[in-house]
Amino acid sequence: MNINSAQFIKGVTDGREVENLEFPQVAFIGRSNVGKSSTINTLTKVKGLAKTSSFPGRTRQINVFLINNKFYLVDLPGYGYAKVSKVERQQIEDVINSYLFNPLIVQKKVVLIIDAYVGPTESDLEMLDALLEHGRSVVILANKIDKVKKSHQKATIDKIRETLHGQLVIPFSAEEKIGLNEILNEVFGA
Ligand SMILES: Nc1nc2c(ncn2[C@@H]2O[C@H](COP(=O)(O)OP(=O)(O)OP(=O)(O)O)[C@@H](O)[C@H]2O)c(=O)[nH]1
Ligand SMILES: [Mg+2]
Repeated sequence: MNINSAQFIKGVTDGREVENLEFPQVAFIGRSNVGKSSTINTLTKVKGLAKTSSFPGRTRQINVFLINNKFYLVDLPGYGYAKVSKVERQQIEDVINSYLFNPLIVQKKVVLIIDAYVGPTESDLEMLDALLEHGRSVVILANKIDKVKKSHQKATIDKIRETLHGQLVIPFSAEEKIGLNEILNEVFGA
């Protein structure tokens, strides 16, 4: 799978506004600051396509990108951002849920990104369970693997896999471009 074109289509705050998209969708979800937007930029090789920041809470909308005129990548806000009010956190979760768990939208894949260095959190486990309960086809990326010493990487991934019910976990680094082929194969086939 080669990505040779990528363009921003729209940003919305309610999943109902993207119920009628023409092509299959691959969505990226995970904790705030885990690297969802960075992953989209790395996969598409377009720096700055999805806005990133070292501060959590950068993405606030459901941002849709058209790839190869054939499918969409969907960047979502992150969950679990502690430094906002309860009301604001709820608003962010409502945006996420209106898209991910909308019965009229069945994503081709949902890429759940966790932080390889931090490991899966309680909120990651809750998200995985909710996705599986809703019948979503999930791919798990352990991003920021560059932050884990080479000699610890295998044990780290094994432990993450165990915590996440034995699901396939792909070691990944959006920054160092590690694991690109693995995720592209998993999401789009060879
Ligand atoms: N070391 C390292 N840092 C990364 C990697 N991927 C992303 N980052 C950094 O993590 C921070 C957050 O990246 P974003 O892509 O904005 O994260 P996000 O998940 O989209 O964040 P929100 O939109 O706020 O939910 C930035 O400072 C990135 O440079 C990676 O693979 N390795
Ligand atoms: Mg983002």
